Amino acid sequence: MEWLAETAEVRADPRHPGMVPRARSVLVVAAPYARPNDPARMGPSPGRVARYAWGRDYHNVLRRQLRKLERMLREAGHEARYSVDARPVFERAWAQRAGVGFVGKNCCLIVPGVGSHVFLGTVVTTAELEPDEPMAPRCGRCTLCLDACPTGAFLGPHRLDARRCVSYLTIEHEGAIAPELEAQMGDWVFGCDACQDVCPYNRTERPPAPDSDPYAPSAPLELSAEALLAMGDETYRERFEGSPLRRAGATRLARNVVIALGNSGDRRHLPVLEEARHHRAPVVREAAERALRRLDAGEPARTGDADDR
Ligand code: B12
Repeated sequence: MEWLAETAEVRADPRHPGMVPRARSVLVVAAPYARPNDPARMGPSPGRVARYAWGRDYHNVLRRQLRKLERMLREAGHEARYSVDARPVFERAWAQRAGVGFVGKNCCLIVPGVGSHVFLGTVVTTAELEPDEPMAPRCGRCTLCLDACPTGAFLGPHRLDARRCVSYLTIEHEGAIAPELEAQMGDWVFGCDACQDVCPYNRTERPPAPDSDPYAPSAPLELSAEALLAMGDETYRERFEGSPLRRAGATRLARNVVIALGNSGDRRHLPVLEEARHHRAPVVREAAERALRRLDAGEPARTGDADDR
């Protein structure tokens, strides 16, 4: 994620020449995507997919909505530039300043009464809009999220070491994952919701009605580990067109599935892992070796050094 550092200057200032030099306001949008647990949508068996990725890719959906807002402002004579992830904008910090919610100790933007399962988008504009009051943090003494992180990625409140975050490891990280982290990743195969699942603000969240939910999944994921391991790049891209899962690619997802099988403690997965030792990608083959050792040793997930022979 070097691009984060490369764009730090623009990120820190929406009036940077690379954004909107005469900007006066930032409009922030939070789009809820909460949904109840649904095994058919949760991922390949066994494996868990983060909620945000169960449905349609939010980039596409939110982008279309923000473009309309951008057009409205431009038609009214203002400069405007929308962003959903792709442009260098501190979306969460702006959401807090705009009073949409507050940044929780888990770094996520929490909207009281709605929860943290919201996507964020912004429009930076030269329009002079009346600002809302920033929302003060409301986590109090609660540290459930910090304690729930399976890989201990939080260095403290609001401080995430992304290199240990399961979301980063499963989606962004190429190549092998450190064996001690593999053993702690549990059954997450794409993203992670551990620090949001325990948040008291998410206990009262209400999923949007299916007919007014633009992110609603078009089809259940319902994929077996075997099917994923056998999938080539092109088939993978076609299968996950329009889904956030497309980003990881076939090899990374196969690597993640193999890690989850190794953490399952279920020896019925030994044959699939044996097969994965012959996978076309070295990173999957190597992860399979370590996963086999974890399963063979009968180690439950999250214990010991996976490299012990
Ligand atoms: C890179 C990235 C990641 C990385 C790094 C995450 C991180 N904590 O930074 C990884 C891959 C790990 C990741 C994971 C996830 N992500 Co992400 N991610 C982003 C992305 C593209 C950039 C974030 C960023 O700039 N990080 C750098 C840090 C420094 O900034 P920050 O934590 O966002 O905000 C802090 C700074 O702004 C600072 N700050 C405030 N004022 C100022 C001023 C200055 C000058 C400076 C320097 C800093 C500063 O305080 C803020 C709060 O701590 C954003 C989209 C965007 N453009 O913002 C989505 C985004 C943050 N991710 C999102 C989501 C959904 C997730 C996951 C929940 C996905 C999942 N289920 O697996 C996890 C959650 C992990 C977590 N607990 O944070 C949503 C968050 C929605 C929400 N309710 O908060 C976003 C906003 C995408 C979107 N458009 O909806 N993500």
